[in-house]
Amino acid sequence: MIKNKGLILSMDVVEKQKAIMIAEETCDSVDAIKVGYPLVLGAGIGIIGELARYAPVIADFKVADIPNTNKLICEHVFKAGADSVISHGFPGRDSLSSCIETAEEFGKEVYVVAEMSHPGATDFFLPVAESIAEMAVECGAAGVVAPATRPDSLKRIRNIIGNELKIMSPGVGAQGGKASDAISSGADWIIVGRSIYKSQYPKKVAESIVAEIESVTR
Ligand code: 3DU
Repeated sequence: MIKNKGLILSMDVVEKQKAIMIAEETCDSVDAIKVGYPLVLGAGIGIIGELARYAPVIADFKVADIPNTNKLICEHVFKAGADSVISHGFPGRDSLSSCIETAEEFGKEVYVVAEMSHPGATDFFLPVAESIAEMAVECGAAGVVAPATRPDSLKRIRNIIGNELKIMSPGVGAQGGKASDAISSGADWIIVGRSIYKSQYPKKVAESIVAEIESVTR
């Protein structure tokens, strides 16, 4: 995925028309649109192809199964038109490798959740985040997902993965993280959902986030 604006829109609305309307409004300010279970269950898998007309689509299914099931999920997602898929790492190396091998067959990418952004991530995730980030490098992932809500974690994970892998970072806005902090701490992209799609003026909010990103990258 090409980094330009540094913003990924998380499209967690559940209606097709609303998703398309927001994509139309915001596509000039985003490098990709991330879709997950809420929108795909609400609007059907065809929404991936529809949104791909506006921006590359990241399928955030947090794939977390045995290798064969992961392969079947990824095949479906890429055939539907997604540019990349988000996978979990905790099911292990063989499961992650299956996602990556399938992505390679389609010329697509896999991003691995290294550490989640919500408070409950401290229950189980934090102690394994660094090992998952190492595994993402070893298995050939395109990048990892790491929390804007914990800039220190972002810095640690950036140190582990080096500069070749990318970091996409959720948790800005509704979850309390700040775009400029996340970018300054090593994120390539920030992922923003509710602050944009729940706003009365999604285009303006997206533009102001891009301006904030630019304030620390230029
Ligand atoms: O909090 P927001 O509304 O800006 O949405 C964040 C999106 O990123 C949402 O789709 C959520 O499922 C996803 N995400 C996280 O928030 C945290 C993670 O660790 C991974 C993905």
